[in-house]
Amino acid sequence: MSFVSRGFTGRRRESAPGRLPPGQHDAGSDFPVLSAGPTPHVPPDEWDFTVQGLVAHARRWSWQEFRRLPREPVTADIHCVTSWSKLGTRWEGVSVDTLLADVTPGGGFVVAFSDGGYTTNLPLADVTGHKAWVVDTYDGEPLQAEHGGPARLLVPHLYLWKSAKWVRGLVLTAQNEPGFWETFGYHDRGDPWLQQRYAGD
Ligand SMILES: Nc1nc2c(c(=O)[nH]1)N[C@H]1C(S)=C(S)[C@@H](COP(=O)(O)O)O[C@H]1N2
Ligand SMILES: [Mo]
Repeated sequence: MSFVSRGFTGRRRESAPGRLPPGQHDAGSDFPVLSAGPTPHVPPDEWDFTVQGLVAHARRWSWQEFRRLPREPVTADIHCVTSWSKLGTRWEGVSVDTLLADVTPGGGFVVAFSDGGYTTNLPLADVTGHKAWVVDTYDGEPLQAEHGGPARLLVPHLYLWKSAKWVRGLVLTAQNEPGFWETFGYHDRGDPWLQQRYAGD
């Protein structure tokens, strides 16, 4: 029998210092909204998700087709470059591995693009190997528009600006092509454990 009570381990998990990257604090139950522009509202019958660019086979899914793809639950700690982190967030969606399964990528980079014009760039290796998802569910509910609904990218091992809200697709590229915040001086990769906040970090 363990002398550590369930309540104690539960609290310990919540505040475990090992889960907060350097310079981050735990936002607790808050879930701040950070959007560079207005929240787009696209009707489901106008929504699609495409994989294009340097691929042997481009792909497109309507909303209904996307909803029928194999789904998985994701529990992850998320980290915003403005210094808040949120531990144990619960999502559900489609693994980017599933979306890229049949395209045969030709380049080593992706640009995620969103309704409203937001973009963010990532090495292909950061969105494959079970590290990134297109999620449409948060905490068991349809993802709210302000947090990126109907669907957003979720790349929890990188700063949250890489998790493009209102995402509509991925473009495979040969070269690294800086996205919205990266063009304004944020880091190309954004690893919170390495504090890659700004270009040059
Ligand atoms: N389309 C789009 N995606 C975006 C942003 C944005 O302005 N537009 N902001 C990014 C930033 S800087 C952060 S910290 C997170 C914030 O997600 P949240 O509003 O759900 O907390 O979304 C990221 N994805
Ligand atoms: Mo952010």
